[in-house]
Amino acid sequence: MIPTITAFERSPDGGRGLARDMHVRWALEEVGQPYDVRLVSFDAMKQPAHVAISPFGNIPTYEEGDLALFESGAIVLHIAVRHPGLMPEDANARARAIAWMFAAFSTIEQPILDRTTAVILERDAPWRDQRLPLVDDRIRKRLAELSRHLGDRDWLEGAFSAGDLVMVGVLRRLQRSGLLTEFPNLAAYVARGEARPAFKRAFEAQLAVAIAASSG
Ligand code: GTB
Repeated sequence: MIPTITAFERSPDGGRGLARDMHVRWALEEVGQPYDVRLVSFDAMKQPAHVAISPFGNIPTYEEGDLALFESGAIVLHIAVRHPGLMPEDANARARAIAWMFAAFSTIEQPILDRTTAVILERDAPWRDQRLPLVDDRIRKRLAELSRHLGDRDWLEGAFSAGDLVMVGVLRRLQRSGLLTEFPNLAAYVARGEARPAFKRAFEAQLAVAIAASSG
């Protein structure tokens, strides 16, 4: 059965692959699972039909037969446990890969989201100029810890896994901040992720939506 995911009809990132359907598209491409996409507007996301499958009125969602899932992390995990390619065979290694997914979405992404809030939502706030360096230092601390763990390895734990997919997806949000370049092994890690054929296919697919939206 071909699953259907939802994505922005008009992504605010203009096709840079930063919206979270990118994690899901990338995971589906990695495991070779074809998928359909239903594009939704900001208004449609808040309507009962969408909220019935996405309680917080967000994208992405994932529908497959009787299953309707929300939360990009849960969707990537669902894909990874049902298809070969994104989870190690060994049970302990699987647990570690899942730990890296949680680390990406909580430990690493939380200060990155604080930065987005400071840069975009609080850009006119009187405290913005004091807050941003504090947030950046919290991000640097996490990046330094992650950089130390990664060292000169290609991926976080052995072969590429769903943990790397989500971690690279989260780190990509920093690309315009300049913070990633302070950690060359992390910048190279992100570049390795982006060089994967599955990433490129997913990126092109979401970019095509953005191009169509801007010309329509
Ligand atoms: N925890 C949820 C998940 O991981 O699935 C969060 C889902 C979420 O925040 N979805 C966002 C959304 O639907 C889109 S991805 N927002 C609409 C709304 O809340 O009304 C977040 C996102 C949006 C835009 C950019 N960007 O422009 O760069 C990047 C990421």
